[in-house]
Amino acid sequence: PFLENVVRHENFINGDFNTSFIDTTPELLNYKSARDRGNKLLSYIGNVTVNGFPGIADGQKPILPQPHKPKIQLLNEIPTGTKQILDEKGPEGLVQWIKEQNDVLLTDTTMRDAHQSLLATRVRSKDLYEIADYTAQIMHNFFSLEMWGGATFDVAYRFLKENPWERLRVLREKMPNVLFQMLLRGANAVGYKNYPDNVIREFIKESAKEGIDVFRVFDSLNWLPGMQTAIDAVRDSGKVAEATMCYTGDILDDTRTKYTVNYYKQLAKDLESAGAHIIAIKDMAGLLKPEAAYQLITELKESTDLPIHLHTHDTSGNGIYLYAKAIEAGVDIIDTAIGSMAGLTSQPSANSLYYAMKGSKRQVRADIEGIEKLSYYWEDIRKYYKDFESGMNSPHSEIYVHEMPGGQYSNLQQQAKGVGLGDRWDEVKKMYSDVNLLFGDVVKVTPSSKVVGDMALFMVQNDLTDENVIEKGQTIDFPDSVIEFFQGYLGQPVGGFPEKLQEVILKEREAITVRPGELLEAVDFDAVKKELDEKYNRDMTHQDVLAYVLYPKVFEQYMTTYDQFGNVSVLDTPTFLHGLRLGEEIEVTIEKGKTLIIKLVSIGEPQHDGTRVIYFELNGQPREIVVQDLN
Ligand code: 3PY
Ligand code: ZN
Repeated sequence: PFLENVVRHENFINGDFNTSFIDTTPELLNYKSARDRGNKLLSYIGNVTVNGFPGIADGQKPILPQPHKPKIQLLNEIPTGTKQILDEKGPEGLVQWIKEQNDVLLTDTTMRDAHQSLLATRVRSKDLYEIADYTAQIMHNFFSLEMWGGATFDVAYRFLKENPWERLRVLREKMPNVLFQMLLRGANAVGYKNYPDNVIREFIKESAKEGIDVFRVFDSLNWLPGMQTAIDAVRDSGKVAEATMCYTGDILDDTRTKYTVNYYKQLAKDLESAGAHIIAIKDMAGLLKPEAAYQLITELKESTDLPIHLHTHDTSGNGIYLYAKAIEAGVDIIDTAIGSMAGLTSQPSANSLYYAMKGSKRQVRADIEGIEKLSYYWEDIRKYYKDFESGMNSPHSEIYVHEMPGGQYSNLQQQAKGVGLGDRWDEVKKMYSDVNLLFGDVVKVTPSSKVVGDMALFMVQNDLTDENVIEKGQTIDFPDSVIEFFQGYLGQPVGGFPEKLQEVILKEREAITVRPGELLEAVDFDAVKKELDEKYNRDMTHQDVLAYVLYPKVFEQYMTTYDQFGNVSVLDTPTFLHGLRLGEEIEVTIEKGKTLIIKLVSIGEPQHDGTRVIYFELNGQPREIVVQDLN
């Protein structure tokens, strides 16, 4: 194995070595652990080959082409961008710079919201790393890249078996020129419930340290106290606080009196007083109509001097029209995705918007030829994840009725199937809008949208209606998420809770009206680290500790998988999701200069104990792995 390490080392192969090669290349001695890592990967591949991957349909591994990378020369020096402006001038200097631009600036969401909304957040780090340096070069004049936060944090640990902090670190190295942006759910951080204040502060501090520049901070009920701790922590880290209003309802509909233009104007002023550097309008479901966007932005521009950053989802198909109207009204920055990852529940296409705005007073600042090339890459990558597509093929105008956020649609559909309501999906969607009104017309975005979804499923299952729920509900136990919501553990909705319904849902339980964070005990990070160090018998990082504090069970499962299979993030995506075909051979780079060649030779018949022997070749040597056949 030692010699094998020598002859397979990149420098040896390239002839780039001398007599001190062995002394100066300590990884040559890693043969034990390399062997161990090899076995673990074989074990993973064997398992996926035999047992499949959750969410991937049974059947043959598809034969897909290598994703097309842009045919452009990568420059030795990446052009500077907004990151350098922030680093040199600080958040206030950056804000000043934004205000001086006449062009409309773009945030690219391809690496976060686009795949969260189209592919159930499943895009793996490896597929991002491969295109990162091209993206940095082509998108050097973008305002920011949204590439972290939202659901990507827990999905990385939960389903992809990889470390999201590592993703942030590597992307930061490869893309040093454009601002990195994340979505942060206020007091819920990147989770689904409120966390203690010191967890929010530590999480932001660590994310800022590792490379996040712009924090889009929102509260799922537009409740300012739910955002304040986060906004303060972002400011303390010297980063950009993009405080957010979630857009719901319809300002053009006079019958809906809760979320009016005046409501949003007041909220913008409150966000400014709370410390916002930029105001985001987060149209998470794509409800903002073009004329409404024009009126809202025109009015907001009168009530605040801060730049305005608009986010939408293109579910209705009206996204480009809406953006054009927003640009006319003076919006500063908008969110788009690369063409092949745009449209439908994702963001509108940067490529389309570029052409739509050509020749008008305010241009879209983008290297269109480069972006078209990036689009080819993503078109190929998207095929890897086709089993995670929602099945929505054309614009859905019914979004204006059910108001379901882009990222929730396919999730709730899965949840409905899971409880046997797959063929009653139309009823569930109708119920979703009934529940919204029953709850008093609430902002619906993670996690409040999940509560509305849980209640809608529950009502359809139990034959409850908005008319009989108060009467019938006296004897019914409601879902936990609904009870906790009515207890005030996600904060307070605009206009408070409907009292009668609250009584029926809570029964003898108490509700709070203070900020949940005031009641939650601070986490003792040293104690948690000690506990984890002992449990896993290694020196856990602060990032591990934070992940555990946010998602204890998910993190523990990730660690168990890691110990069993090692670092599976090095595998290519088709192999990660499908395993290998008989006779197929792949190369896996497990670290710089260290490549394994893995071939699946044959799969043995099932034994009486339900196991199978899988025969591989690893770097030409036969290896056998035993896996439990779970079929
Ligand atoms: C998230 O919180 O993950 C969202 O994308 C909400 O829109
Ligand atoms: Zn979104």
